[in-house]
Amino acid sequence: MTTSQSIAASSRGVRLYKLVILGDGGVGKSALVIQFVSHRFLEYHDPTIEDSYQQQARIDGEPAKLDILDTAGQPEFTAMREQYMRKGEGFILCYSITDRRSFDEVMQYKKLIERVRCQEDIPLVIVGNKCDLEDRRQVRTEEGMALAQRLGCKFYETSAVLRQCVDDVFHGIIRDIRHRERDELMVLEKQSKKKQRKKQIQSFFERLNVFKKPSHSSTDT
Ligand SMILES: Nc1nc2c(ncn2[C@@H]2O[C@H](COP(=O)(O)OP(=O)(O)OP(=O)(O)O)[C@@H](O)[C@H]2O)c(=O)[nH]1
Ligand SMILES: [Mg+2]
Repeated sequence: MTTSQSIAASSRGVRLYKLVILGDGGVGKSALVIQFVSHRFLEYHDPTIEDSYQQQARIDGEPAKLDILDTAGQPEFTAMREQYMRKGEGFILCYSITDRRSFDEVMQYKKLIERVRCQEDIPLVIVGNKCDLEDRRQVRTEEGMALAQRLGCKFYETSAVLRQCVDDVFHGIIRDIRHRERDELMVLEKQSKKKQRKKQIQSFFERLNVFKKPSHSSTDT
């Protein structure tokens, strides 16, 4: 669904936001989504092929319908990757703070999204999950923050077990999409105002020409 289609859908009801959660296998993508949607912790790692979840939320007083695509991190299930990257409006790039390799992969996911979408500026958030496992930490908080700063996006450290910052992730990406849409609307409004003004000026000069015509024709004769 394109942004304009989603906005059109919102005029018929609650705006639908298509989100995609990406990241290496076992970093806790499914655990985060299930904690957000059902308020329970997924104890076991059952590698995802592809799952979709719907959730209504009120964010900053405005209702939203979230359509969250939970994707496969295991390489054997990643064939659909490019297809869902085309559909997403917002992306949650997830790593585990206990797994440096998963952190290094975040940049690869970002690059792949850019390549598939032929666009650089896409709403995304970076999430360092499993922050309850401090004694097994391999990625410092500052490293996550620095990467997010480089990519110009928000950053959260989460724990799906403790339900720490879980809502913030999903609300944060919706806020980002909304801000961008408001900015786009403002630009469109400015453009249409400019066009309107151009038309007004044009018609003003056209009227002037009408007034000029008789004097022109008198010199011709
Ligand atoms: N301690 C801790 N364990 C977690 C957390 N989040 C997930 N886990 C555990 O990590 C394992 C993998 O979690 P999943 O949510 O299945 O991981 P995934 O990223 O969806 O994995 P794939 O579907 O294979 O890509 C499970 O055993 C979870 O219980 C967390 O915040 N803290
Ligand atoms: Mg999963």
